[in-house]
Amino acid sequence: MRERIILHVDMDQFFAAVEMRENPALAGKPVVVGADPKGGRGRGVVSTCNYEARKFGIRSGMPISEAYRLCPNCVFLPVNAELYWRVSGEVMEILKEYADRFEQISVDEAWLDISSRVGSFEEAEEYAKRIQRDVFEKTKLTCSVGIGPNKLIAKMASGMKKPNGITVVPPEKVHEFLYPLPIDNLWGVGKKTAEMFERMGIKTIGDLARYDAARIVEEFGAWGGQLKLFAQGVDNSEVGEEYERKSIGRHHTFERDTKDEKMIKEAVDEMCKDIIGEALANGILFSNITIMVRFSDFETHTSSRTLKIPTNELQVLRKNAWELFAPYLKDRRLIRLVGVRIAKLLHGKGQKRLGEWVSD
Ligand code: TTP
Ligand code: MG
Repeated sequence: MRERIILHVDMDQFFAAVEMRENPALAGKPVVVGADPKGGRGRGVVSTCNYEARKFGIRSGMPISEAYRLCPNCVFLPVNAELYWRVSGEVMEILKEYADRFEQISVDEAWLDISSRVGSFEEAEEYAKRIQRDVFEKTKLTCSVGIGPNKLIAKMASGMKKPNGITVVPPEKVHEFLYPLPIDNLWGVGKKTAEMFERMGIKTIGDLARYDAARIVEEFGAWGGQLKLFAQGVDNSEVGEEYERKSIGRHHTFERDTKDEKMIKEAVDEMCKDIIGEALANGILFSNITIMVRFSDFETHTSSRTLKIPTNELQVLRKNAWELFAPYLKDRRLIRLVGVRIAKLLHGKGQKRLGEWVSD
């Protein structure tokens, strides 16, 4: 395999940074962004907080009430998801220009394959500085960058020197970088898996890298084998690989052409459920919904809308799909076939928390 140079870009304190940019009076103050904050008395959870607030021990996922206990003087702001996704779009447009291949992973993260743009890892560091400057000039936001020979290493490196940092891990430094890190730092290792590993005496990534492969596969199945490869710093997946899937769709032909609204609604609901099942199973968010109607005379119509915020929620898909169908139900003709499709997909292994906050 050719040698690659991959960047992972992660915006610093993203939601909070956008809020601070929009309201300069927040500068220097601890800021918490979360669902339903009610000045600290709400029942939601923290989406993120700025670095000032992190000094008090506040973290993403913590109940607002706990954040308030840690820092009653923090400024508590509601989540303005529409704004963050708009800014995210602006940032991603800038980043794309710098890459041969590009893959957005979440609202504030992306991988860039820059292999053809630079000749070495030293040059890659300069290139990353240029990206940081350009992003800052255009958006007034800072980001941190990880540079590595693959997506895994780049992603694990980008968090090392936050904010506004660059961490370079060339191929010959991969083991030195990975092996001392605690096992739960490995991409793909959650809390439960980490506990199982620790019970086997695997405390660091290096411990896993050196562990007997057969025993790992015995305990964890194929996924264990994959994790062991990650522990060794191996990840051959391409940037943008997961973008190949452009849409997920279903259609349904009625046994007899129909105008029965209840029957049509049932078919639409069923398709929506199926589509969401597939999206959730693959960690996919979507922002475009298209429906299709074929009348008994085979005349076929499609109608589409794009959401402001990507989602994976069944309710949102159902409601929008049904609204798109509404005008066609008024037609005097019978309906032969209906279809629903989602597109403008966001893929990614790092996706789960996006789903979490979108459904807050
Ligand atoms: P992160 O990149 O994990 O966090 P961050 O950008 O706020 O801070 P850092 O400088 O450490 O990168 O997540 C990006 C955004 O995603 C974050 O600003 C808010 C949102 N988010 C949630 O809504 N819930 C969560 O649990 C997490 C981790 C993030
Ligand atoms: Mg971030």
